Amino acid sequence: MAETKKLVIIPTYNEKENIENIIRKTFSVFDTDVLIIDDGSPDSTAAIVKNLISEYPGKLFIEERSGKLGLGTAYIHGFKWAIDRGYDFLFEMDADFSHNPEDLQRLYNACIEENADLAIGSRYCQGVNVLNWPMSRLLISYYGSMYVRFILNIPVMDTTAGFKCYRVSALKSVDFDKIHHIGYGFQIEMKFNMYKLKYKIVEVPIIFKDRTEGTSKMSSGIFKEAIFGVIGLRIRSLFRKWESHLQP
Ligand SMILES: Nc1nc2c(ncn2[C@@H]2O[C@H](COP(=O)(O)OP(=O)(O)O)[C@@H](O)[C@H]2O)c(=O)[nH]1
Ligand SMILES: [Mg+2]
Repeated sequence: MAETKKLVIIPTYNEKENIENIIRKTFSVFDTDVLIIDDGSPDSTAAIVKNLISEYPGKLFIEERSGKLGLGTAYIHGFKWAIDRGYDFLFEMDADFSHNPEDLQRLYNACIEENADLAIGSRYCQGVNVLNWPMSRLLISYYGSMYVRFILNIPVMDTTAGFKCYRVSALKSVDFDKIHHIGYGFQIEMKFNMYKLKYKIVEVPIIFKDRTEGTSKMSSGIFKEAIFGVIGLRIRSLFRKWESHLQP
């Protein structure tokens, strides 16, 4: 059987404190290629990545965009890049070590062993596994996730999770031109699409740790986008025929 091609996509905006360590750690614990999508970080994150490319030839890649265009469009850019290059499994992971690269293997195993199309690294499927977040942020995230589950009626505990493994043959049939959210809303919208297209989703319990280096890029605007966006998502979904956009 041909070798399975895996790619970890890491979006970055001002991650100079984390980027080298996360790249090295990822390669040391998981057999994968890595693609960084950098949005013109003023702190020169991209230059650090470019210095490392000669150490990981044919395994480390960077795509640079002109400015901060949002997490959602960064991932879609990466998805298209990977689909064009024949990858079989794609991972989403943050640069800030909130997601532990050692869990990549567990997400991948869930896809293989349970024949899942999407494995979600979940904070809320076995109790609450979040370290170092202020209580206020944890409550917003936890109850936010519950609210999304209620409005969209999807069987996912951690609806805003951003640590995932997609089977590309399934991901391909999501119509990216119809994905409009850019922050947490993007994560919700992708899960909703996979569910509506009847793909198999599993949650793998992970421990999420708040970052210790650099600063969060999420804003209240991104939070509002998610809260109001899910209502629009639900309403539009009632009028939409859910099928792969690749089908004739
Ligand atoms: N390319 C790109 N990456 C982003 C953007 N916003 C956030 N990120 C990255 O997305 C990941 C998650 O962002 P983070 O600020 O840690 O969000 P939080 O964990 O929810 O506070 C990090 O790797 C960020 O550098 C963006 O607009 N463009
Ligand atoms: Mg973070």
